Amino acid sequence: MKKMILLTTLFIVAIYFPILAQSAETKAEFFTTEVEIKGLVEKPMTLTVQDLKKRKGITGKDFVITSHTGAVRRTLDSYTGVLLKDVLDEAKIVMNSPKDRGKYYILITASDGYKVLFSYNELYSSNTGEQVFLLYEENGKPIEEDGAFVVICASDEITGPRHVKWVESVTVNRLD
Ligand SMILES: Nc1nc2c(c(=O)[nH]1)N[C@H]1C(S)=C(S)[C@@H](COP(=O)(O)O)O[C@H]1N2
Ligand SMILES: [Mo]
Repeated sequence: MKKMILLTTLFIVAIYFPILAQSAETKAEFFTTEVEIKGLVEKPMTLTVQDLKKRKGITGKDFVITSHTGAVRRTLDSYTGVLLKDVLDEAKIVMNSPKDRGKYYILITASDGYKVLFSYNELYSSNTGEQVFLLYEENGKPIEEDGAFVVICASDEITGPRHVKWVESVTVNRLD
C-alpha cells in the first residue's frame, strides 16, 4: 500500500513538473527589457527601466484587475511608473495639421502579440489621458512575471483588457 502511494505521488510529480517548468519558461519568453517608442514621432526612443526611473514618476494604489466579465483577477497594492503622455511628449508626436488629431492613435504592443490602442483625443482631450501609465514597478518591486513593463488605464471600469503585460513598443500611428 505504501509503495502504491509512493508510486502515485511520483507519477503526479512527474506529470506536473514539466507543466510548472513550462509555465515559468513561457513567462521568461515574453519578458521584455526595453520598450520602444516609435512611429510618427520626431525622436524615437528605446527605454529601459533605469531610463524610466530618471523621468517624472507617478504612483498609485489598489488597482483592481477585472476580466472582461467583471470578475476580479487580482489587485496591485501599489504601482509606480510614468504617465504615457509624458513619454509621448518627449518623443514629440509629428502632426502637421491639428485637424488630423482625430486620425491619430497610440498602439501598445506586447511581446506575445497582445495589442491595445488609445486614440490621440482620448489621451489629449479627455481625463483618461491622466490615467494611462507605463509601469515598471508593482507592489514596490520591479515587475517580475508580467514585466518589465505594464501599461494600465486606471480610469477604466473593466480594467483587464487594457492592462497590457510584457509591453514591447508604443507606436504612434494614423488612419489614411
Ligand atoms: N500581453 C498580454 N497582456 C494581457 C493579456 C494577454 O493575453 N497578453 N490578457 C489581458 C486580459 S484579457 C486580462 S483579463 C488581464 C488580466 O490577466 P492576468 O490575470 O493574466 O494578468 O490581462 C490582460 N493583459
Ligand atoms: Mo480578460
